[in-house]
Amino acid sequence: MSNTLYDALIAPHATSEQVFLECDDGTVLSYGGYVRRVAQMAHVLVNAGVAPGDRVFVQAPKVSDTIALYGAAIQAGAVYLPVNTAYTLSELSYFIQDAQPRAIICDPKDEAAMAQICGRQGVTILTLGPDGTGSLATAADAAEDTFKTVARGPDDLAALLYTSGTTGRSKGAMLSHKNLLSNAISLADLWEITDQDRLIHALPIFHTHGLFVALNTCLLVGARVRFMAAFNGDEVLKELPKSTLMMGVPTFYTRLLDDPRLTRDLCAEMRLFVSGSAPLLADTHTEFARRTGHRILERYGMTETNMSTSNPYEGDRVAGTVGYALPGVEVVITDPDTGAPVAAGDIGMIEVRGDNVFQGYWNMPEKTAEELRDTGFFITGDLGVQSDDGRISIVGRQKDLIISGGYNIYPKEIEELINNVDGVLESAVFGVPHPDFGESVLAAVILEQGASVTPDAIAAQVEPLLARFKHPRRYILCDALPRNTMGKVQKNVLRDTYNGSGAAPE
Ligand code: MCA
Ligand code: AMP
Repeated sequence: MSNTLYDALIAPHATSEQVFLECDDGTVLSYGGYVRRVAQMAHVLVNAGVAPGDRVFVQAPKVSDTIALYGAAIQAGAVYLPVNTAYTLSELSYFIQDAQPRAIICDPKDEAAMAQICGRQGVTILTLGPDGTGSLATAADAAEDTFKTVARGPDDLAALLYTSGTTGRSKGAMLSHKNLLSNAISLADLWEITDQDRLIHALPIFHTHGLFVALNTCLLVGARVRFMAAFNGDEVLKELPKSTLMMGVPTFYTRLLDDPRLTRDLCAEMRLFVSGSAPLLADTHTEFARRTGHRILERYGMTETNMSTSNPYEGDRVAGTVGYALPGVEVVITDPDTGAPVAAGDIGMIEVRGDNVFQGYWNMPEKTAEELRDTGFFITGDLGVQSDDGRISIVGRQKDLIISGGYNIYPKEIEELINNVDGVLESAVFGVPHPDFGESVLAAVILEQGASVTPDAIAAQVEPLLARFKHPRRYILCDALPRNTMGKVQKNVLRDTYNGSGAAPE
């Protein structure tokens, strides 16, 4: 039976005893061990009623069994649906209603609440705790370690990843086997990743960056992975002399730079540092090169497109640019109003076409039609400029989005919750520069006449419904929101007015 992703990423390692994951507690999982664990997990999924095409919903800690679960969903022909561990039950219930998963894997502490959200027949809940224990591991331990792989072709769905939307509702990006595999092949090739590499993996595994960019490339070539539960500066510094590769968001690099132990000697074995998910400041790039001798390689992507561009491995890695379109990927810069290509050097909308581009939004054909042209080009919402030789720089975003420490935050979602508070007339949520997270969230709030609701009271109503990283750092009570002549709120004016307030105590 052929299964596009399984055959390329997992099956070739069946008899390999090369190390795959090295975990924080010192446990090591070999590639062959991984293949066997994947098979055990695939049995558990099938026993839970998961059929080909069913969604497997995962809000689980970063442990090796979570990676086995990802492989198992692929081997069983299912659709892997990971979500941020910071999401609250209120955020989760939307995803679950929308995706209608057959199996849910969650932390044991959330099992009862998850059962309450589901409230319907036909979903099996399994648990996986931060120490690796739970009903998932227990069932997997008892299962056979070979599994008859379910056939899946290049166009079948492999994963569904929710991205927040500018309209406030999250959209599930449907990613096919071909989308994921083509990108892993391009990146491993371009960045020259081999089985001799050892990757420092400190990213979360519920997003494209940590799951697909980092792990699919390593699986493809059989590289070692130092698998850290979360980013920890001390631990990364300890691992650098034994590693060759790291992928991170800009916050990783600014935090490392803040530590005097980061030196050229410490990075002597390192071959490549990759940055993405948010803009890397040119200063960070320059300072990192000065301190370590390594020029961070910046690349650009989205959940919907996987990776689209990259600075070169050989050749100039230019600070403030995201490099060239990946092989097989077309990038055009267009006039946002007309969709016509603009001249080199002019700013416009970045559009992307290629095997990397997703299949559309789950259950949202209108949204898909708005953002994915009939020609196959995806309209990213990012504004960029392309030089004569094709090098791309991102200069802004047309979409109203804040990126904090690599996490995307859509203001609309927060504004809707603030506006629902009694006594609030309207609000505007915006990002201001933050030294650690790049941007942080502030909320300007206008009260109804005569209302006396306090910022603390607003926070008390809004925040239990939102993941912690989305919480505004301040609720600023204002008399009016700045608007242009069309009546549109001028968030750039708010940003300028409150620049410097992002790091203020809450
Ligand atoms: C944690 N906190 C945050 C963030 N992370 N607040 C704002 N923004 C954040 N990103 C809050 C916590 O809720 C907590 O709040 C406090 O900060 C400390 O929490 P802790 O867990 O210790 O955080 P941390 O270890 O300092 O985490 C920061 C981090 C992490 C390492 C930068 O956020 C991270 O790993 N980010 C990577 C995100 C990522 O992988 N993005 C890729 C998306 P309190 O203490 O007040 O309760 S994929 C993508 O974008 C595309 C496809 C692409 O191109 O890659
Ligand atoms: P997401 O929707 O979570 O996949 O986030 C994708 C968004 O992150 C893109 O649309 C960009 O706005 C941003 N992004 C990713 N990589 C970069 C980068 N290297 N520089 C600037 N922005 C980036």
